[in-house]
Amino acid sequence: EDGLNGWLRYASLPCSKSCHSNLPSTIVTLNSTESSPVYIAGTELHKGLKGVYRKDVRVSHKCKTSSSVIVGTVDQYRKTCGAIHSIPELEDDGFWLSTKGDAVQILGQNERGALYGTFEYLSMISQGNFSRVAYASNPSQPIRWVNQWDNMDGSIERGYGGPSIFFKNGQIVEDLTRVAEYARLLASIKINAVVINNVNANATLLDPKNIDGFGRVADVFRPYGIQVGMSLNFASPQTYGGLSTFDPLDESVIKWWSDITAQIYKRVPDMAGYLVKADSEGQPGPQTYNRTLADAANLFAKEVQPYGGIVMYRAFVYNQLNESVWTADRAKAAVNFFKELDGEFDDNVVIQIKFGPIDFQVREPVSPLFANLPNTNMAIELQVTQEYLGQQSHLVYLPPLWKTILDFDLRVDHQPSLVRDIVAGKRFNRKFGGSAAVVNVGTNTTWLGSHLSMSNLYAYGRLAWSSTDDAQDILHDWIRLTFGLDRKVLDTITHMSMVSWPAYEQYSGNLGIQTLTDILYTHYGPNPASQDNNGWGQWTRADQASIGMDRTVKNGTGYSGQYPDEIATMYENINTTPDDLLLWFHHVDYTHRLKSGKTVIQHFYDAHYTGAETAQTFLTQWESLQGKIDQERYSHVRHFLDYQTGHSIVWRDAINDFYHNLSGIPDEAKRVSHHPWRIEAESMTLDGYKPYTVTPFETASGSL
Ligand code: BDP
Repeated sequence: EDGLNGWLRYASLPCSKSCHSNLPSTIVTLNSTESSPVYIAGTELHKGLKGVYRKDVRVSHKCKTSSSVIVGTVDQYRKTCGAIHSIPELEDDGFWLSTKGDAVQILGQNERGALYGTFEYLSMISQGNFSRVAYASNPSQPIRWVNQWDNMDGSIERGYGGPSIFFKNGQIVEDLTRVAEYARLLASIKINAVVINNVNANATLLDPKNIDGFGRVADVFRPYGIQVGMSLNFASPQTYGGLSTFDPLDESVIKWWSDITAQIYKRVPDMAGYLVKADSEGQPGPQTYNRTLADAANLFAKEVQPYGGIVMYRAFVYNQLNESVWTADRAKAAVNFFKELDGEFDDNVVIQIKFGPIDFQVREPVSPLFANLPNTNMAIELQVTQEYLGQQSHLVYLPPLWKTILDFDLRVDHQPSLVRDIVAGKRFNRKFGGSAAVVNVGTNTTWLGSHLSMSNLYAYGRLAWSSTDDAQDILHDWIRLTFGLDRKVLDTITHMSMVSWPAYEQYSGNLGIQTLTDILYTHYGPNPASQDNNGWGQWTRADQASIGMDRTVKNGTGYSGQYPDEIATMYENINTTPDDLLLWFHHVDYTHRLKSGKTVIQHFYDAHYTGAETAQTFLTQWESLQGKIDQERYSHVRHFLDYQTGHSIVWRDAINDFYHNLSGIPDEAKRVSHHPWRIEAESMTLDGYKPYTVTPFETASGSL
């Protein structure tokens, strides 16, 4: 198996008699138009039942309520089959699922909901679950998007699964087969929109041929209930349109965007909307003309509003900072830019906020911006692609990390204010809200680059639909659907996955110091030295005696003051700051004692050993599954876990040696900087090799 079907394999079940008694004799789809989600639901049911039961079940469009699985909208059902009793009111995209043996009803509030219910039913039976159910399911949030950072040349920024499935040589690819397969995976996890191009956007997507290509992509997604969205480059009117300005308040610029928007909607009448990254990391934005971010967001909002579109405006606004200013703190940027604009954004603008204030680190506090925009729509931005988290060559199951954010109570106005309720629009009573995840699948048949990473994509969709779902329950479903029902397979992959994020945190960067990767470009591999003296504001403030970023109001950057009182007080005080965020908020001596009684430096040393040891168990655990998983996927995963075993040791030693050298404080257990078996490259005799300068230099031994 090559992974292409992800969790939608519909593997056959060793089916007993009782299981066959649950097999409906007919699939009834209440819409016979081939491009409709209900029709797609019928083909998916056919495929699923054939896979699970090895039986061809006929598809019909006529109502039949016994020994059938009926799929359609509530309205279609009423028209074709008559009245329905006792179904609770469904929300947009919601569905009703009822199974009584071989009589199954899947009714959506809309066609998209009907398709979602279909995938849910197929997920149940694929896991051998034939229990009777009757329930309504509604989304916890209306916006359930994914973002792809695909470039027009076919490369993907921070993508680890091969080149783009959408673009090649500056255009949309001709063959969109993989796009349809992606649509199927996304629909099964109830995603309702996808932005297909990089937030660092290239304006050539706006040329007529490419708008048509974008339309072809939309045509492929539409039957799966998925709308497409587009990232914009703010300077397009000038760089692409030939105007002398891109000032968002200039009449010619407004007209230019208006014309472009009309052209796009002509081809894609249901485009979900625009995604905008501006004034960030060198991207152009309204600040060039001293206009506000709201001026920019509202410009687009007004253009897409007549078509029902929305604007996702990213809160990731900052530019390179001057390292010499002690009070400069990139973590403060989002609140500084957006707080004063609260209430000024149009109703169809949604501010898309990364979960933490910096950038997808292994641990961050919740972005304080979520507490500062009560009059604005908000969405949380997560990352499925593991940019700072091992780039798919390390197993890191992310939902436990996401849960620390979604379940966090910001205590706005001293009231319960869970992040998941804020982004859902419930806490502040907002119309729109939800989440977006940067996914970055590629043409690799594993989609993301490694089979085990797909649990993160699956779980993202599940949490976007139902943010209270349990991380381990979701994982169980994913494992059974992906690798079958064997108990040992389930237990082993569950165990490895559930300890994987804590392990990665331990051997990369703990106590809230951030992921100590190379910060300058790759974001991969250990490079604590790059974490200071860089222009990006991701600093650890490590010196010979002390470490951590003082973000208190009293002595530091003042960042902790951006939270509501109760939370600000907790972080302001070193005694009430949880250890796992200590160095995020405070600058302390290496000998500072944690709540555990250990010193900071000894905790570093120990955690790096513990984390690497945990990672080293993954390979043997996986090997215990040989024969229970098909050879192709078994070997592929084994290769990565073998790599992770070694790389976790590289991490451990690089970080521990760095802080040992810097602080001069010995490891109580005498392990650090003690490498009895290491052979230095410099002490080898070269024979048949040529010296080569390795980039980056720090991955080399010495300078070669
Ligand atoms: C950073 C990535 C960079 C993205 C940026 C963003 O390193 O490639 O362009 O985030 O989110 O994490 O815009």
